[in-house]
Amino acid sequence: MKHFINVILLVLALTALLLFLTDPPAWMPLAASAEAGPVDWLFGLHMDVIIFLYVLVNGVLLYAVVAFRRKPGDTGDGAYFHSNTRLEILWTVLPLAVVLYFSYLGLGVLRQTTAAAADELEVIVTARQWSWSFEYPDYGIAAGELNLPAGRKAHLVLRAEDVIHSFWVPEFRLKQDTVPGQEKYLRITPTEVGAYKVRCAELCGTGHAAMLAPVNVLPPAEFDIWVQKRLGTYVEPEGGAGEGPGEEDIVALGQQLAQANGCIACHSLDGSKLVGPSWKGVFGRTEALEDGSSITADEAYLRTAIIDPGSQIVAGFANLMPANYGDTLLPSEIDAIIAYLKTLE
Ligand code: HEC
Ligand SMILES: [Cu+2]
Repeated sequence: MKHFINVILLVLALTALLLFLTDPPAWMPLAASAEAGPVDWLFGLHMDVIIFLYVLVNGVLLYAVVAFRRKPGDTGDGAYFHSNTRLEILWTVLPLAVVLYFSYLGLGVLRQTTAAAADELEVIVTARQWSWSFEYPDYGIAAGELNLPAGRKAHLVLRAEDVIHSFWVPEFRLKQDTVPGQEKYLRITPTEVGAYKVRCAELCGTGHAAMLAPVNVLPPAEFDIWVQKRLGTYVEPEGGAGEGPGEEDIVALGQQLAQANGCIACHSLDGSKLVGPSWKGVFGRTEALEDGSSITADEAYLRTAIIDPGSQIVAGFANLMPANYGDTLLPSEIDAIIAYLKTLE
């Protein structure tokens, strides 16, 4: 009896200590979506139960090792026990009940996080080796970054062009595989204005780690301005027109776009050959093409190489470059990337 009370006290004390130390959990990133609430709640509940079970098993074990260790001079065997039916029924039924209860809670959270809303913003997300693109059918625009208005539920329609990828923005908590030939869905209601990143959570080839795209949660009014800019219908408010961007800004923008759109996954800057030719010294070099001809890489060539990569294949490379940059990048963005390419010597 004395041992029982000791063990119960030990387990309770250690559980309380660990629960205190892990609340709030320091390993979670910012919660930036409405769906993060129920997900974090369920995750926290799991953690609490796991902490208790961990302490129960290891606490009893540790206590037994210390309290029942062999006394000096004791060479006899331990006491012999046979099975204990009541205990066995208890430790089968209890965990079963806990697991069933957690499935019930999980179903509730699943229903909560997949529920549709009337004014959803539809975004078609396409994943490919190794980039993401986003289309907004309601507005007829496309982009290489995912911009969302804060407070409005987004209905993401996920597609894959080649292999399985996985859409994951840790701050939104939800994750969904994209599967070639199928459409998958995810509903996210961003709540925190800020800049995040989509990453691919399914190993999908050598460019997997670089398969990132910017996610911007904008105040609704800023989102509307962004849409109008993509559509080319934006009118600068009176007196608000500052100076246009300078040459340096354009190069910096081009570099940013090259990173954000996944170009860097296939093109190195140091002369090494990846999936595509290196960008080191690309401007002005004489390029041997697959059809045996050769061409000088001037601005017009670079533009065609970006918009219509299949039309001129560089010798020694396969036709693997995504063909939709002409849709997802604005003409001014392609200009910025070319300005950046010209600076790479
Ligand atoms: C999935 C890999 C991949 C991605 C991502 C990719 N490219 Fe390419 N790129 C290639 C391959 C392969 C080639 C060579 C075959 C060809 O010419 O189409 C190439 C060729 C090019 C060329 C011609 C290079 C030369 O030496 O003549 C340019 C310019 C270029 N890409 C720009 C871009 C830009 C800009 C982006 C991002 C907006 C991008 N690429 C993203 C694979 C990729
Ligand atoms: Cu991927």
